[in-house]
Amino acid sequence: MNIAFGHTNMDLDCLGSLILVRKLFPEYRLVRSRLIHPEAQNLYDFYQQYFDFLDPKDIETEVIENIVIVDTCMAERVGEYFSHIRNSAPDIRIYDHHPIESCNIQGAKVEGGNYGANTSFLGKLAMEQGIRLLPEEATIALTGIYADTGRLIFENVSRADFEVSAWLMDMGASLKLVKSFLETIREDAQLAILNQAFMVLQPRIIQGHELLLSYLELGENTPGLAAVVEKIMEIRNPDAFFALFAIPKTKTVLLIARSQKAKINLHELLHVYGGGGHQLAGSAKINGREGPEFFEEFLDYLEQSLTPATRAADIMTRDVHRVSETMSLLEASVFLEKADLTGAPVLDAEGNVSGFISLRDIMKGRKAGVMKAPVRAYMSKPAVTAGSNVTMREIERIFYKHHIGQLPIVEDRKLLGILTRWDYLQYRKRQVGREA
Ligand SMILES: [Mn+2]
Repeated sequence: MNIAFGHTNMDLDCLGSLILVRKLFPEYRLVRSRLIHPEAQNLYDFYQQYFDFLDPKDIETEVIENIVIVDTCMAERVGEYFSHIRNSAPDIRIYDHHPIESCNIQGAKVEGGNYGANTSFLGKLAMEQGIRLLPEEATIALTGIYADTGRLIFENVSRADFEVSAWLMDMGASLKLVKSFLETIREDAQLAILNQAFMVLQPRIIQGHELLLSYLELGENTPGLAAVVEKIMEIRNPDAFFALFAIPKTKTVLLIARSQKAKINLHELLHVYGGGGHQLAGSAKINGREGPEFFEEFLDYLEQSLTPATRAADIMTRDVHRVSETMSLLEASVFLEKADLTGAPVLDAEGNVSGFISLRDIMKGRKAGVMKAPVRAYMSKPAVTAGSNVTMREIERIFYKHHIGQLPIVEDRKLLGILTRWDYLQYRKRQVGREA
């Protein structure tokens, strides 16, 4: 017999991969995990018949010749299946989109690749072989891709994820159903906790980072807390969110965290608490601690361990083109054109920033036929400026509020540097990202 399975606690990408294994390896039977991730339960309930799963105990009496494993190459995540395999020396083949250096399944032939979702890995193979899918199968696969790629927007997304998604649309995938299967807040208990958490959110600025914290006591551990945390993260958009859920009955504290800044690395930060995860998503379970006391300790820990946020001084350009108040509009326009700029800060006789002159301001002078008029008469004043100590979040708000392209950075009205929208976007490009 030939079998195929994914990791324990099957999630949506795992199911998406498995539905394609059925097409790619029709002579293989799928084996299910005894655990289904809460995010995948709904899709699983609707579509079980399309997988035709065997139970692990069904394979105990079989001789297994070949195994295909998808979406993991970690022995500890497939132990539950192997514990049911007897009297067999199977050939093992793995398709996994995670970094494969850490593979520890003995004797397996491992195929890796750069895909946001493992489903895209197998989808690419299916496309190349001209395989056709039922609309239901296409919907299952597309849900897997959307789940693991944050709807095609996480850092790990590759061209293949888009290609395979387009192919699945051709095969009749329903985006309406995909959307409904991706809904993460389904239980009344989750909704109740979501409402309570909103009431106790504590915004804090630590080392210049705009953080959100919450502390809630629960009667018992509740499934789907991570989805609640992500929903709040999405709505409030802090640099990072640390949600603490204390369960007094068992003296445990669950810490679930999300970040959207490279400088707040949750993998490193939660390590001391025995936590796991990756850079931008992590969690830890702290045993034998009282909630309120741990919360205080955790705040101190954040103060001490976070590296300071990036500030204007860190990324501004120091060598700034500037214009003096007494220059004529004509001189200023020639100067800006030569420097290939759309505008520049204006300095008065004392060297203080007194305004900002843009090509648009100069255009008004040109229309009025007064190109000999001094810059002082046509510049925008006072200039919108910021101190060198402002954080990138504050700069983001300044750019959002004032429709300017350049922000002079000043100290006591003296020009220190300039920060453009382009600089800001380059900074953002280095931050945003997430991996499944
Ligand atoms: Mn995956």
